[in-house]
Amino acid sequence: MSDGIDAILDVVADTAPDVRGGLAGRRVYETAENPSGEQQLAADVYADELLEERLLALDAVGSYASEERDAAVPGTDGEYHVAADPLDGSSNLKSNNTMGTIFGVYDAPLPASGRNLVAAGFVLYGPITTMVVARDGTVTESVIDDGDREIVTENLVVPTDPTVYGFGGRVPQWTDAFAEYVDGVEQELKLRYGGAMIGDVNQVLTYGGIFGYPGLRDRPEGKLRLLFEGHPIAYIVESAGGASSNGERSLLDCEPDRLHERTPLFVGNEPYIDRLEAALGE
Ligand code: FBP
Repeated sequence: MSDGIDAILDVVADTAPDVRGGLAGRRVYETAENPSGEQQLAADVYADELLEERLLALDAVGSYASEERDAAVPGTDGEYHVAADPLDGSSNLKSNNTMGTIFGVYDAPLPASGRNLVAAGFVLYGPITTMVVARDGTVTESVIDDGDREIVTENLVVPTDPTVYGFGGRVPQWTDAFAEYVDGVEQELKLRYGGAMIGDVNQVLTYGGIFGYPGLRDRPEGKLRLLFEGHPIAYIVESAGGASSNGERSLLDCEPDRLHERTPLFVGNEPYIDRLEAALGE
């Protein structure tokens, strides 16, 4: 029996082809900036408006919030609250590289704790379009093609023999403790960093390893947003048997005070996350 969460997942999946189909003509920057002070691409605004319109049409959705708008938009008195990064890695559109749509379904008004998530997922616009969804402790991967969504992996689990890593920020901006940690990782894993978190996290889900965007010397809060990026990705990777951290604890145990709060973000195999927390905690 499908429920409100199924309806939300169907809307995201059904909207993916429209987002992908609308990218080519929207590679230009708007004059406006998003609440994080980043210039918006026409594609960012387009994807955001599509998701807002279609999600708020659902009885199950009580509100919609996104990286591209100041405040959450109220819907019906539905029990679920959706937070989205409509086009993660949109700076990759100009160079025609991977991007994605990230979303989290919370059972409390936003901002909320990661422990209020009841489902989360992402759509990856790569050579093909895939959708990864975590719910009830299980992660599935589907291929979206020609409007159909076909499950290709029933129980996605982070491989336990990790091979890849990727870290954001410029090396001179890294703290000494983090740089020392990376020195060790570099001896063991191969570099995979494409500039869109969702593509890099999918490398970790597929091959095992670690992805992170650390707190920087001049920006200890990091770059990525807790509600729209941190929580959903942590929920997916932890549901797939991996771990997440803000450098101290699971991202799911972090509750933002503000909608657009940033956080250091790390996800991957537990041993690498444990080593990271030990290195940063020294
Ligand atoms: P948005 O496009 O959603 O703002 O995402 C931010 C992001 O592009 C991440 O996807 C990516 O991991 C990071 O920023 C890349 O940052 P940098 O350009 O500093 O490497």
